[in-house]
Amino acid sequence: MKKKIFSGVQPTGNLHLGNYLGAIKNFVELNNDDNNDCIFCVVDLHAITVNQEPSELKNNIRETVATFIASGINPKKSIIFNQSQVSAHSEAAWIFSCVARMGWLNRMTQFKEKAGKDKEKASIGLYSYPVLMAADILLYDATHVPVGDDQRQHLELCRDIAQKFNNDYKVDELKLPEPLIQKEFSRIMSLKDGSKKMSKSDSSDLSRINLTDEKDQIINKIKKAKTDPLQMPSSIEELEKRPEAKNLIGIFSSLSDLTIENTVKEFSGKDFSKFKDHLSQVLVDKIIPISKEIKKLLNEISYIDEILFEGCKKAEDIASKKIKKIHEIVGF
Ligand code: AQP
Repeated sequence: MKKKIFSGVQPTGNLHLGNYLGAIKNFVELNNDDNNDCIFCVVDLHAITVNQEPSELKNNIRETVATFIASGINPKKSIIFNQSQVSAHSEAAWIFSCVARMGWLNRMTQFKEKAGKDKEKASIGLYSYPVLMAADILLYDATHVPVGDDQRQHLELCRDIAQKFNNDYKVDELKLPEPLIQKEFSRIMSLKDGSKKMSKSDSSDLSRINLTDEKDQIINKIKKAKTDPLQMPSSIEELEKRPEAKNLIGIFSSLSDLTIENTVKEFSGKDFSKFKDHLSQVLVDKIIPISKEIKKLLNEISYIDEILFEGCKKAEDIASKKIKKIHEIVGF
């Protein structure tokens, strides 16, 4: 049995190292394995849960596709499409919002973080975001969903919705997906605050390494990255009390395929400035080829649009059959 892989990325600009290490790097490995059928979705319906400038959104949709391809996803071996073009996503989201319970959504920590103190002013879409995410996944009978650690709770909600739908309607139609989350280092934190995740919407560009950054920007951001006044940690236990050091060590180890333990051993007791030079080098080696390729692909808009067009046709074919079955089960 082939694994069915589904995952999405919001086209909200500034795709960063967290998106790469938490999700896209994993997409590439899964896509390279012939035992997997992969679908990668640019989730533009999710993007408008917060304000988006329409012309920027259009560019960001293309830039997200360019990032997938520049990172190594093969469009011939996967379906790449944008969510808004397959109407079954919105339809299924409505049906599943009648299955999901308020109590379940009230527990979602991402809504609390993103809505901040003024919940009353957040969009209803931001609140029901995980229901749309469940629709995305369940329409394709995904068996595995590669995501960053921040999406773990949403995946659990997706499984709850699938289970309740099957129980309520006494069917076995919806498959319960498994999350695929990196074991060692699944959440990349802001370069300015080790307790906050690296995010596209952080107002400070110095908080993240963008996948379109130039060499000098990467070096400068690492130079300015927050650390503590001590020398480099000498044990794993120490990392728990030193979030900024933990984050930088985690980034280094993910990019250089070294374990955290070996990274700690290698730099134990050294100056942060020495370590930062090494970290900048591995980042430049990894990010600059991707950054160059993204810029090249963005000059080939018709190629990107063709990928989306072909991907939408394939996705539409799968999702329209599934929503038809769901309609029948519900009694429409
Ligand atoms: N900091 C992170 N560490 C690890 N993984 C991360 N992901 C995002 N940030 C990190 C993973 O990237 C995939 C795509 O994320 P998304 O764009 O759909 O939404 P997000 O999680 O809301 O990302 P951002 O950067 O925080 O975007 P904004 O600021 O627009 O809300 C997901 O698999 C996510 O887990």
